[in-house]
Amino acid sequence: MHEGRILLAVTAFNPQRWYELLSASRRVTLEPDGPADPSITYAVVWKQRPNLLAKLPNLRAIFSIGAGVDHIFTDPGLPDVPVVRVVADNLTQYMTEYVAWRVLDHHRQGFLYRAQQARKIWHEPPQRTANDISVGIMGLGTLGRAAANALKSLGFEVNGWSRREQTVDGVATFSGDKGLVPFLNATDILVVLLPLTPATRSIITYNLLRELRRRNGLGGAVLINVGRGKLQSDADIFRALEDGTLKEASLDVFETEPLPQASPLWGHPRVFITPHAAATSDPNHLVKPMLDQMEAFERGEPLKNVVDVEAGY
Ligand code: NDP
Ligand code: OXD
Repeated sequence: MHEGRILLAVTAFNPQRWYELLSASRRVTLEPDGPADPSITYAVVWKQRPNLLAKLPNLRAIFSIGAGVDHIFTDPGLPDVPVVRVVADNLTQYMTEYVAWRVLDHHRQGFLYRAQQARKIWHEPPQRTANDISVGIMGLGTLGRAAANALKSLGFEVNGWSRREQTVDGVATFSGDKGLVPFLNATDILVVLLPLTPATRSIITYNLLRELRRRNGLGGAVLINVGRGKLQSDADIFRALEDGTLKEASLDVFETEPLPQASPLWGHPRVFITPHAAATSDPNHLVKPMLDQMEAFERGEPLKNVVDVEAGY
């Protein structure tokens, strides 16, 4: 066993399995012995309590339980140590499946067929192939690129938008403020896979959705948000659905989670809702790489997947 302890600082879910798996190799605690506990060398966190990590004198790195790290940066007492995020094939696979599923459901008119079935209607609308539809992915990082490649192989035209210029084979790429409107104008189905940062907060507005292309074939623009809820305005999405700016939406994330009972999005006939479940962080796949990173770091190797604090992701 190693000298130092891992602080497993988690709110909003039961960390039992994380605790068991981490404990197989290292000493783990759910609470420090006081605010300046010298035994804590690493923190593994999801929405940690504010200021919990502020005064731990021997903390060497913070490991996020998720790919996104906005839940860490809300902490006003975040110490100046490296923050490592999740990059893992298992999580990427979940997200790729989710995005392909939702894009195909919108493209193959799942909403229409479910409504028809409820009324026992036997009617075949016109069909088109994926080549007629252009999917635009906001965020061309680990998850956005994997989704882009899967959608490309299904035959969709794919566009991508990122902060810096990126190249992805077979994908039309756009970047920065200058590239945003041209990207939207060339996109029928918008997939949001951005991190939540000061630059991306509330980016999905009614006016942004107005810029999407409305190709006759699809019958209207579609929004799929799997990034973060605070990237969007729930009210603007509702308005866009009501006036036809959006035909349909698949939403995995919301401004407030759980989505409040009073939200009109729950009952909207053209909205598909999942409870922030697009790509789960499975400890059976994620703990070993975390422990391996700690070992490697202690041998003097650099940490991988370290977040750029300045950029916020
Ligand atoms: P990455 O850090 O690998 O990629 C982020 C992408 O967003 C990059 O392409 C980056 O641009 C782009 N980006 C960041 N800021 C801006 C900006 N201001 N303008 C334009 N583009 C920007 O992240 P991942 O792909 O691993 O994950 C993306 C997000 O998905 C996570 O942050 C998390 O919020 C969310 N997520 C949601 C889950 C769910 O279950 N719903 C599960 C897992 C993740 P550049 O390439 O130039 O750096
Ligand atoms: C993540 C998430 O960021 O599950 O990994 O939202």
